[in-house]
Amino acid sequence: MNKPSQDRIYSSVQPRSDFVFDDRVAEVFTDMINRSVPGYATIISMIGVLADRYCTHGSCVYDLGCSLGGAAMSMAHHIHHHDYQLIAVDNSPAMIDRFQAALNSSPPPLPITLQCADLCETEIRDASVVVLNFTLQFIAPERREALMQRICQGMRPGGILILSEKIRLPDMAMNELLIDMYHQFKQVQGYSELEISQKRSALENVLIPETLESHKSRLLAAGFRTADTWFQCFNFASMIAIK
Ligand code: GEK
Repeated sequence: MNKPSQDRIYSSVQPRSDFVFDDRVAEVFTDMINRSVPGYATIISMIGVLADRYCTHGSCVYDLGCSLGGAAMSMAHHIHHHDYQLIAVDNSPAMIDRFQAALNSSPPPLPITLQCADLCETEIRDASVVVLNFTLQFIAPERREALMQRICQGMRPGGILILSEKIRLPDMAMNELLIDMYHQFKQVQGYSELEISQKRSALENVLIPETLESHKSRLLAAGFRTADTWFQCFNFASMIAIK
């Protein structure tokens, strides 16, 4: 496999505009997400482990906001039986085209179907595993409740939702401390102050974080039996919710 191209998108001064998942981002996405999300590799591999534990025979598995398919590929490699369908959805053609090309060139064929669509319009049915790995944060807050209800309704009892998000802390001082530590983490990953501040402004209106408490109460209100955090590093967390 080729080494992923390095993310240098914000290394020089850029005109101020909102972040979009276009071709330029898709090209460097693997490097970008690995250097921007603390614990990304751990979360991806544990999604595979959890999917293997919860994926039941004849069920559907969804990766919503799949990008280049990190979570979908991990699940396909970990689930030990073949009696399931994995549906990976993203509304960025640049991401879906690259993911499809990677699938085409990776024998043996994996049971993954790609859909270039808005996940808020995607039918969720007979699901035992649903993954939203750093995707809900890009959905307008007023659409999140209905989406969670629809996901829960489309799941089998006992099925699992894995929800990873950048989060906001309820205590302002703690929130600022964790954001600051996160920026230090990005510096250690080789991002300059210019890159960190330009990316932060580009994401300001696009990525809307919420507290873990808000996520948990929305999950329970949507019909999940239980929900809790299984991973957190600074202001990044992953939750599991069980129907
Ligand atoms: C991973 N899960 O590597 N419908 C479909 N896709 C969407 C929508 C929408 N309404 N809004 C945003 N996306 C991946 C990482 S990245 C996270 C997910 C990040 C897609 C968007 O096109 C992008 O590919 C993805 O959600 C978010 O495990 O970049 O921080």
